[in-house]
Amino acid sequence: MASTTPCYRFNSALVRTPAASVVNGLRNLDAGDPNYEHLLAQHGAYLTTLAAAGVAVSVLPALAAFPDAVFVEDPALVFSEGAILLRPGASSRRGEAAALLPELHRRFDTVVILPPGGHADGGDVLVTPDAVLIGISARTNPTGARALVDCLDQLGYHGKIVQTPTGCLHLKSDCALLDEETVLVTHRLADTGIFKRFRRIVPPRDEAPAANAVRVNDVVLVSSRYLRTIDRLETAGFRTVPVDTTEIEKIDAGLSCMSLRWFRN
Ligand code: CIR
Repeated sequence: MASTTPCYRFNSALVRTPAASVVNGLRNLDAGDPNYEHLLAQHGAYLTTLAAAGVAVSVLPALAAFPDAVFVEDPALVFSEGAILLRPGASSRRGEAAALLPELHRRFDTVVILPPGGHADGGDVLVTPDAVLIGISARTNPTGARALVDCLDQLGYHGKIVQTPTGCLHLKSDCALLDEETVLVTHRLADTGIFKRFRRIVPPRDEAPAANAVRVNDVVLVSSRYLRTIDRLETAGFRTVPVDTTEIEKIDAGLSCMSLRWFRN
């Protein structure tokens, strides 16, 4: 793998302010629209948490035409070595990539563009020390995943295609890398065996969305609703920072998807 920096070491992040249209964001089950003011406040608290973890956060303006554009992790991947512009799998999200491209060029010398033909969402990509896992899902198809392996290769990373279980929106809806040898992973994803070489911390079944967490430097950002998962993480020696996610969870999101994070040498 290209970088020798730990996969959870970051000093730079890109986020996007949620537009008022975020209340129309995509969702699988309708648990009611998020409340815009609450969501905005929770997003603000997330930014504060990232900054407190040691990350310089750059904030992009809201994109009213794209309700899900706050989930900036999906249209791109970023590494110390460069960025990859993706092709989101949901038709309502395709234009997010074009809006992000100039911002990537502004920050990275190398920007590789996923070729037309397939689709891939950043939420389906988990960077681990020995491979970048790419989950096939309803948003990332095999053509997109294979093209992404080639794009990763151009940046010096080894991509490995895996299958996400049915019902899982994105690979990272169900997992987070905690350190070089440990993952937080739901029962259903752990059962596929893709993390068998890792030590696995599994949230209780009724706290499965807690797996959409993110390790940033010395802390794990985890949804504040899931107290037993927080306890399991703390007991295993991880320092957690609980973050309120009630509003974004209504549109199927968690903590990794609201930022693009990288380490700038
Ligand atoms: C969507 O369905 O695309 C958004 N409502 C949620 C995207 C969450 N992104 C992610 O988990 N990486």
